[in-house]
Amino acid sequence: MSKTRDLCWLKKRVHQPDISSYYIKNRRDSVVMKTIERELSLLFEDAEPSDDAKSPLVLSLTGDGTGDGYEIEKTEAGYAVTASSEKGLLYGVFGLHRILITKGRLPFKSQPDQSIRMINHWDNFDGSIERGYAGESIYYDRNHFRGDMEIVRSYARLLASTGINAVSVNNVNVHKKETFFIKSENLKEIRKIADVFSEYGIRTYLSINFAAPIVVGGLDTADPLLPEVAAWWEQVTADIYKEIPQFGGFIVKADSEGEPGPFTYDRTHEDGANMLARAIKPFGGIIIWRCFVYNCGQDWRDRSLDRARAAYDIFMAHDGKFEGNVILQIKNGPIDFQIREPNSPLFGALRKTNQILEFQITQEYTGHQVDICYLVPMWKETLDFDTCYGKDAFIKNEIKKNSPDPKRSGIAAVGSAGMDANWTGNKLAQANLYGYGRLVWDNSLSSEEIAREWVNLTFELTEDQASKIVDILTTSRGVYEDYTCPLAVGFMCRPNVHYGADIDGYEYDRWGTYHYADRNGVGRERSVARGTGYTRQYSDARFREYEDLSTCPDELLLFFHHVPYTHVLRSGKTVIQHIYDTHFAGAEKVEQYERTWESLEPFLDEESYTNVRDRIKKQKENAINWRDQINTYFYRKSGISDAHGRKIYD
Ligand code: GCW
Repeated sequence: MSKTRDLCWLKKRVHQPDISSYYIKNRRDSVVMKTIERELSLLFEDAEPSDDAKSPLVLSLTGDGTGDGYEIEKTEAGYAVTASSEKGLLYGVFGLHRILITKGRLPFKSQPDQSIRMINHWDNFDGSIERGYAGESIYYDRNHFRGDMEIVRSYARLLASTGINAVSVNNVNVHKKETFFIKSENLKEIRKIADVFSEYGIRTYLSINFAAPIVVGGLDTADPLLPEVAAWWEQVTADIYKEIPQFGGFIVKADSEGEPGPFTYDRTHEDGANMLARAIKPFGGIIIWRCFVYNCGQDWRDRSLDRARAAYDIFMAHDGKFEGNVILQIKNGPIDFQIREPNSPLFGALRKTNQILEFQITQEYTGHQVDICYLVPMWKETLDFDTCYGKDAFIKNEIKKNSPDPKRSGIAAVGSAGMDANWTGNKLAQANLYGYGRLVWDNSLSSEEIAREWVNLTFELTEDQASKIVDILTTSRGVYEDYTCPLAVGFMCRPNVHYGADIDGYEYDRWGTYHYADRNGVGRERSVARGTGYTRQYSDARFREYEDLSTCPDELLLFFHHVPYTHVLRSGKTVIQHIYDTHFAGAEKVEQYERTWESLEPFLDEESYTNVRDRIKKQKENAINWRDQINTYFYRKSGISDAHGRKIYD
């Protein structure tokens, strides 16, 4: 039996006596229409269906049934919600609920900024979640399908209420057990999940193993250019669509971190992706092919290799050569979801390929949903990043503009939800799940607006009290960066676990993530003049900016350059003093969070209060530990004392 689950941002019902009935104009019988009616009864107290076109709430279906946008107006009798499709109307119902609870403005008109708005689950059939911090999988339990459709439904409504329209339901690292998901005997179970998501207008995708023809197909090869391999995939996709007509397609992690791929057969990623694309094309499916491909067996002694270069080096040559139903999925940064990285140079450079930008909601490198880290500000920076500097070539627009079929472009993120009753472990981490959906739908929302919405939907607080939580959220990314990642030196965390400090944990290992700290200085030199030449993968304007020490932004300096500890930043501080200052400040700020949170105790429900208070205590220990390890480490390397004489252990 499942515990009572948190209804999160859908918890409050609208109590408005004047919305006593609703009328649906041009009502059609459909699955989504049933969902709309169900949601009206869940979200609006007392709203009864009516045949009276003059009801206080009128929902109208107009137009051709495509498009996700909606409009809400105040009318004499109450409210009118209009959309051209049922999905649009469903989004409109959630929109009206949000606006009435948060006292937002009307009239309100909204169209999503991105077509594909997706969540990728890294759930395994054994119930574990790779990089999951909120309990076990909601789909699987000890190599069975959990089969609790009420949980899936509750999750689907949370997602749909923020505008999400696609999910992939198994890990991109597809182990043997999940490789079998595409076999007929398992499709009924996948179908149950897909059907529940369909009620909420969400399409279901599966991650596949490129070697599936061998693992489950009885072939002795998965060579994408062999006709028998292509024929096998054609049969597999035909079987899937027979069982699940609304199936979205496949997501593929190939030739990456031990996953099989076309390189095994001396074939390219173009060969691999296009073969699958042709197999799934007759059914309208798509292939989402990840660009997270790099050599994870590097020799730390060899400074000529640069993992940051990999995605661009591998994929640029194939721009324009992928089938129309292939989408390349590109992580926001060139390495791996660090709290601070530059944006991937593929954005703005790939001009003739459908593309999806990939974020990570689960807090793998950003505090494991113990430490508070509201990620919307970071995501916004990426969306608003101008790839040509001053030419209005923002990533949020480039991903659409450079996709030959803009409907096949968008944003995906690794999910953060699990069986924990509050879905995300740390209650405040709900703001990331909510915020992701909201931001991806409306790229112009500010981080603060989204945080305030979430707080107002979630708690009963005065504006002053709410502002305290909003302030914690909106400053938390900077704080996490302050105590873990000076000037974009990532990966100083405990290997594999990715929580807690271990400054040399990855330094002499095979993963290609080095800080190169020595007695003189720190940082990875990636310039053309003195380093790996990674800077040249950017547009001319960005290349010049990053290449030159005097124009490279401080916050990215050590990602692009190796500099002495005494190097003076644009801020006027030396690198070493910056390291000390940010680490003292970061830990101090967490102590402030603790005091602020404790001051809110009388105004919060006990469960939320204790949940976050316990985690802030752990975060404080974590931050102090990071502070002391980093400060001591760099003090020992550099021999330079803190200008303010604060305590640094030697
Ligand atoms: O950052 C790495 C994670 C892996 C993950 C991989 C990926 C699913 O540590 O756990 O594998 O990224 O994105 O494929």
